[in-house]
Amino acid sequence: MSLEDIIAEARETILQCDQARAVAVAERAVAQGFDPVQVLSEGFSYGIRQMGDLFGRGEVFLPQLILSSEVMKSAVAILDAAIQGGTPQAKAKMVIATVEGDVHDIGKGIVVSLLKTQGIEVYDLGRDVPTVKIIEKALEVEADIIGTSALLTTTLMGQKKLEDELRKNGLRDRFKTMVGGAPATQRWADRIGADAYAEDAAEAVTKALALLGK
Ligand code: B1M
Repeated sequence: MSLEDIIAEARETILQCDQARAVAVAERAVAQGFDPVQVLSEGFSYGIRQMGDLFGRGEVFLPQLILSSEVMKSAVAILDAAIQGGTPQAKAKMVIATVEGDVHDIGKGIVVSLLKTQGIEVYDLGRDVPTVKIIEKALEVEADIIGTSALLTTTLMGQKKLEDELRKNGLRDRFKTMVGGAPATQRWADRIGADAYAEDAAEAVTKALALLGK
């Protein structure tokens, strides 16, 4: 099976909410030695965005969206294991979370996978995480970077809240910050005073390394 076939089938499995086939496609991609990051981004991630567009247009409903995200997670788990194959030793620490009120964590999971491949020790606090918890963890582990993900226009404010709380508590210079998620932009990052914005997982890695001066 060619890479193009794998990518096309990966997209299809998400749109059809076919978990068994998604797992089989991910396993086949790994077995055939294809780049797991490419299969994720051009295949499964593309599929889930298409699903989001259909949902936005009212052509599919919430239960299907939930099901497709479960299918996506099964595929991500398999590809993640392949991505982590040659993880080098840790050289920096990053705390990352999806902000309070927001349960979207698939994209953040991919960001975490790629950051780990660069030897960044990532503390993933999960989703729907209050700002105070993020700051507490960053202090506890002496993080170099705090990253937040937000997928809803309504929860984007959580990223601003983090900047505000860090400043209020005299901690702003102690950490670098990075924001991401579909509604976030470079303009938004500049506006709230975040140190970096990344559009996707690959850029998150580049920006994190730049923040660390590497
Ligand atoms: Co929801 N959802 N959802 N959803 N969902 C969106 C975001 C939406 C755009 C769909 C739509 O209407 N077209 C819409 C938001 C509209 C808006 O705010 N303007 C929406 C809505 C409305 C909702 C609910 C309100 C629906 C409802 O209940 N009526 C509800 C909200 C729940 C809540 O959070 N409180 C909801 C629920 C859900 C599910 C639970 C069903 C599921 C999430 C499952 C999960 O994540 N565990 C879900 C899904 C799957 C989506 C879509 C379809 C796909 C999101 C995704 O996984 N994308 C999404 C539509 C879309 O995004 N086009 C949608 C794939 C992923 C690889 O990309 O997450 O963008 P992404 O991550 C990228 C980059 O953004 C970046 O790198 C990642 C990898 O390349 N990135 C970072 C992300 N975080 C980063 C952090 C960084 C750097 C880069 O540094 C720290």
